[in-house]
Amino acid sequence: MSADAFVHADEIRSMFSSAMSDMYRAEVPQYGTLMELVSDINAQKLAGDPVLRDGLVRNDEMDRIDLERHGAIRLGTPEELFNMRRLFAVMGMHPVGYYDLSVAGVPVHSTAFRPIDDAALRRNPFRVFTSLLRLELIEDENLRATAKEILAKRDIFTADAIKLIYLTEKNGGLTRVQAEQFVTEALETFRWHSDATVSLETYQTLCEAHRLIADVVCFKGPHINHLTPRTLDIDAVQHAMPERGISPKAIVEGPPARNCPILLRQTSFKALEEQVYFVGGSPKGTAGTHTARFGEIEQRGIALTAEGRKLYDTLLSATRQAVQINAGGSNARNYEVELSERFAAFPDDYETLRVEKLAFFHYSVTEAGLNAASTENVGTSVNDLIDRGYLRADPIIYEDFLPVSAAGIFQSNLGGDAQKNYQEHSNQDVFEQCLGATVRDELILYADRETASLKQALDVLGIKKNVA
Ligand code: OOG
Ligand code: NI
Repeated sequence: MSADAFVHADEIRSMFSSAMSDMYRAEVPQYGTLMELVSDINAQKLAGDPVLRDGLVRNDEMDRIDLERHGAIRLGTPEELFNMRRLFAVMGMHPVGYYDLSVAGVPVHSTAFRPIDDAALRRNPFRVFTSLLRLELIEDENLRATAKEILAKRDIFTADAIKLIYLTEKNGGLTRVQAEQFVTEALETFRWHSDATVSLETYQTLCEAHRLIADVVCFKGPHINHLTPRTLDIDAVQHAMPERGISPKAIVEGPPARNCPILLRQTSFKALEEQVYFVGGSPKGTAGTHTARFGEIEQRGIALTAEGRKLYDTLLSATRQAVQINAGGSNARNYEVELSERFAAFPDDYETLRVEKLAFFHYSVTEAGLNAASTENVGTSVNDLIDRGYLRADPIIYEDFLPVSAAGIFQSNLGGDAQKNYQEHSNQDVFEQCLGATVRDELILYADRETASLKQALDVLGIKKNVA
């Protein structure tokens, strides 16, 4: 089989993300409402902000606005994580980053499966935040054993999905017919099942240990728990949600609104209470409810260097220490004010972010640069080339997640406000053993993309120089 006959992994990812979106829209009608709201606000924003529009056009981002979405799942066993890595690899999605959420009272650690190179990200940036339950954090030994036993009985992948993953690994790709079948089979893993695999009593006991544990352990598979469209104005969407009957969480997670958006801002609407049937009682089971699935929106900005990230983390934790968000969110306003005051210390123009090496940029040669390089020696000082308008630097968008924000999203959707304190912390080694691979370091990926773009831009100027 020649490689030409295979469907490109990027295309399989697009097929999958669009099938997933259709499935979720049918399962959670409020997601459809949210998508409409986001699309209305994006259109308004683009109409009123030509600079933003030009930037998006220049970076080839116009086409990906309506495509951009992430999802999240929670897995129960190392084997599930291992096979999930293989499943996502078929779609060109690889594990990037390690997130320890136990520090925030959520008994999981996570990674993001996402495309890595420029071309794949441009084609379709769909990614899935994937968490693995840390059973070792359940204190009660009996309960831990019960959870393990229940999880050992389930198989979250269809036999055909596993077969097609194996075929991809063996042959290097899938034919069109196989790719279509793969998408259908893979989708099954993420589907919602209203039949729980346990009795109401077991469910309640697990809920008491942590609601998240019950969500992972008591169902047939890792139902997709949210899908997230990208908005160009998250504050506008947050404010407009109630008008469309959607109830948002109290605060927007992440940095404050800025002229030059950094990293990632996120907000979500509260999880829905859904009818489920537990094992036992009547033949249909015992009726009950479970809250699992919600909607989220995100607004992405420039990726920060290690230095920039350190400044972000410092300012955020100072804000959170000064104003702690209570369960009702009645102090949300104070939090927002505090956040924007603290972040006044974070430079808010791209040139300063670049010169102070706080953020990552994609370099390219301008028309003027090309002309100049054909007649003169333009030199090699990057700052000088930028000042003279020969090189331009565009923001590299942050493609990853933020642990503090993720914890906030988890918490607001688990219902209740019981905070747990777990003793055991980060364990990237164990996570990677379960995964069967190491996770990529996101900072290295951004730095490589910046360096490659600069090298290419300087090469272009150099070549012109030689030709002249
Ligand atoms: C994942 C929460 C994290 C995000 O966007 O930070 C997340 C979950 O609730 O499973 O999706
Ligand atoms: Ni999310």
